[in-house]
Amino acid sequence: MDCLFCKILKGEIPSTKVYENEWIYAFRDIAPQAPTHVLIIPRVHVTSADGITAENSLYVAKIFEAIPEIAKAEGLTNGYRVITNCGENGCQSVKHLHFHLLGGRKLPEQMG
Ligand code: DGP
Repeated sequence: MDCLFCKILKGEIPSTKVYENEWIYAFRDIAPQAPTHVLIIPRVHVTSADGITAENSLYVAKIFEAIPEIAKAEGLTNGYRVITNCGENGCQSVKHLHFHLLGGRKLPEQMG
C-alpha cells in the first residue's frame, strides 16, 4: 500500500517527531498553517474518520488522550483547534486518518 503516513510511521520518509507512544505518532506538518501545526496519526492504517470502527477506535481514543499533553508541551495555554478532514468534500489530501492540532494564535472563527 502506497500511503505517505504509513511510510512516515516506518521511518521511510523523515518527519519531525513531537510525541509518540505504542498507539500513535505525532509530528510537525510540512506546511504549517499556524505557529503550532501538529499531525497526530494512529499506528495502524485507517483511511479517514469514515473508517473508524469499534475495532480501531482505541487508537482514536489514544489520540485524544494525548492531545492535552501535546498541547501543554507546545505551550498552547490559550486554547487550540483539532480538525480532521474526511474525503473529497472535506479536502482530505492524505488518506491515512490524521488530526490537525493547530494553535499559537487566534484562529479564524469560520471553519467551513
Ligand atoms: P489533509 O489535507 O487534512 O489531508 O492534511 C494533510 C496534511 O499533511 C497537510 O497539512 C500537509 C501534510 N503533509 C503532506 N505531506 C507531508 C509530509 O511528507 N510530511 C509532513 N510532515 N506533513 C505532510
